[in-house]
Amino acid sequence: MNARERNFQKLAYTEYGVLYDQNPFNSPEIKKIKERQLIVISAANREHKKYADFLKGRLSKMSTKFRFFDLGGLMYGKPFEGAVGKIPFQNIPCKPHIVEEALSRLPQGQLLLWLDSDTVPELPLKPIYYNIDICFSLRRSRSTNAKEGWINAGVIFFRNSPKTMEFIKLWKSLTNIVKGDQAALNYILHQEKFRRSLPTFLRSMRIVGLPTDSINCFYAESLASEVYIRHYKTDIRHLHPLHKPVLK
Ligand SMILES: [Mn+2]
Repeated sequence: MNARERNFQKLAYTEYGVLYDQNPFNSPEIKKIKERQLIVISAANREHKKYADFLKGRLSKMSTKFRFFDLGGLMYGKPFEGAVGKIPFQNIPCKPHIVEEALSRLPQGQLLLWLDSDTVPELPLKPIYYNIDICFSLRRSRSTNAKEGWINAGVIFFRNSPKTMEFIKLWKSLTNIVKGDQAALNYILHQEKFRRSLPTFLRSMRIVGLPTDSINCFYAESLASEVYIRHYKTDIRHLHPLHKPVLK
């Protein structure tokens, strides 16, 4: 039994691996549903452009629907005024704003997948065929860094609904307070001291998690047999396909 399994209840076996209970209050009731198409969104500025270009190319090849947000200098996608952290890729304070903007233009029930621009899908992306509201990626074990906690915010599924929009409002305000989009998520879901002050609408939300190994793999060595999405975050950036030497 790994650390993740000790902390979260297993809910279902999906194509992406085991779905875990993530709700800070109780176990959500998860049911299989017929799913529509998935829409991927991402954002980058000129500094991250080459990674965004690579991601865009990969999504096009996979015939996945996508929409990019241009934070300045991307040269395509929807222009978006928003702050990006000083350390590239580590913090995107405008992430909840972008997700909110994207969801507000989509039909109710539509599933959206946020991908950081330094992620690379390796296998065709499928929707999650369950009635989830939000699905995060959970680390193998809880990081000792409080800002990382269990959740890595590079890959997140959202289903458009009034409750999801409420969650995003909470995420936005907490992102401002704790100065980090990822830290905010970890505070909402995994900080005991915050539990009492969390709004009650969270009780009825189906917030779940899937293993980072499968949907957000940022481990240089990977134990997962099937990696759907790799995430070349700062510490493994040099392994991004863009930086791999071409073999002759
Ligand atoms: Mn990233």
